[in-house]
Amino acid sequence: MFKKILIANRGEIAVRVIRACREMGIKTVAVYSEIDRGALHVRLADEACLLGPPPSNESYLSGEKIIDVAKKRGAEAIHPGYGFLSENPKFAKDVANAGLTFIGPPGEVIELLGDKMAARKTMINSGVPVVPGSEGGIENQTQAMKYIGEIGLPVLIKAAAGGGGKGMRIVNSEDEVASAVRGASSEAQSAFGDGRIYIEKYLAKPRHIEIQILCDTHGNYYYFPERECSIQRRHQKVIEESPSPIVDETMRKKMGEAAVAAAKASGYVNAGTVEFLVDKDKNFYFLEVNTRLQVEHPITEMVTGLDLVKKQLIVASGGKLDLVQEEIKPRGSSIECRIYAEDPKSNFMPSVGKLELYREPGGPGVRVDSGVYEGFSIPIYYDPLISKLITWAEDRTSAIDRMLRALNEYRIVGCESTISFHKMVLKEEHFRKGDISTHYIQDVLGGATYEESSSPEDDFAAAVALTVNRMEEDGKVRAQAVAGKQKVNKWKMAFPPGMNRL
Ligand code: MV4
Repeated sequence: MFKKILIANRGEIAVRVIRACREMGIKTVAVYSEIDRGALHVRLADEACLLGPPPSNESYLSGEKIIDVAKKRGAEAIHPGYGFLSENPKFAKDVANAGLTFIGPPGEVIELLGDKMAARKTMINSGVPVVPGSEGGIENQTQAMKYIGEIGLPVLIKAAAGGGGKGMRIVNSEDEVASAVRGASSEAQSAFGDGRIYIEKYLAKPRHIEIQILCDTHGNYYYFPERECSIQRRHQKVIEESPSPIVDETMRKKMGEAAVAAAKASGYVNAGTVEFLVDKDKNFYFLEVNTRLQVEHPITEMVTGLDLVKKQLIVASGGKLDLVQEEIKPRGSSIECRIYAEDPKSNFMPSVGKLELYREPGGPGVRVDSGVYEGFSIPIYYDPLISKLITWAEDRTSAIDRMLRALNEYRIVGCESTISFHKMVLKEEHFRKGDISTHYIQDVLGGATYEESSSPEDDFAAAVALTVNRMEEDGKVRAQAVAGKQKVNKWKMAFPPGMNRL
């Protein structure tokens, strides 16, 4: 196993990786930008190195600087987390060429799967079900019309270099074909420097269901219980859950085996995720492979009891995965809410600031993966994720109820957050029945994104909490408590100064 690794990331995912390393006795090197000097990942790592100014290009995206730091500090491997350099094939290759280990798949595999057209072709050739459409690319309107004749309208034109919803065009009628082909291609050319496009049948209101895979260098391939990620807003996942309310054991096995076939076809190593679209008749179709540890990996950990980051480290150091496929089954139900520093009342505009007061929920079945602490200022330069709130319970309804309880416990003063949005979804009847699709927010909520404040008491409690917090800093609370002047309210009850331990 590695003695020391570098974590090429920030925020909650850097913290997540540091925690796994700490438990395994691996030393950690954090990297940070000037604005992240006081960040949680810097505080928790064994060592930390400044990369440069706040903009990502000069810090967390500077592969050269990061490799340099790893060599100087004697780190043997680099964990890229998600985002930033995690799916950059050149970085993965540069790391390997520097004599270090990239904790992820080989650069060549990232490259193959990053080309959505090549990935699709690979899956067709190995019998993984794909959405009906072109086998390779399309060059013009004539070719597009040929496929439309076979699969019918509507169709979706996608960019080979796309993914995550970038560079897509829906075509509903024949007279839109020419402009969609030209538009998609030129958009892809300017966005990715690669104008190649392909065509697929457009599935109406599909579900997004994905399968975690894990592969070692000894030919062992495993699939994990599915994650249902249909609740999305503008291609950004908002709530994820495992297992999916519509997947039974038979379908789970079929999707899992398709995901393993996809892994084998691409020479996959380490952790990855195979995304599928699922139609109303529960047919599933390969969409793309994400060649990284994903944001929502904790829900898989909660239902399987396995630590995916530790497994990544075992695989990357050449170890064997000693898992038994038949034993990897979901137990209970887990949900994740992504808590963002965004304002649901202002179209989810980032709402960053200093966390004047910050109290995370806890108790049974609650996990909070966060990269912040009270007093920390969320920078404007990066993804404004505050934390991931994850609950586990014996069944889906209990996991939802537990999530509502945890969301109600959360106290954040200093920025807006998406907590109110989550509460609204979790109480909504279609969601509670599991009747969801990638169009849920638009179709069911009608684009509504927030609910009026839960109760005046909550607002009052938050305001009092902030005051108490400031008083704590001033050392006044204890004095007041001793003098018996404190008014009883739920905030002071939650953090009673000088309470006797039982
Ligand atoms: C589709 C689709 C319907 N039919 N492909 C969006 C992100 C990109 N990775 C693929 N996406 C989609 N591809 C076909 N043939 C609908 C979507 C889609 C979607 C997919 C997953 C999660 C959310 C989505 C939201 C809108 C559209």
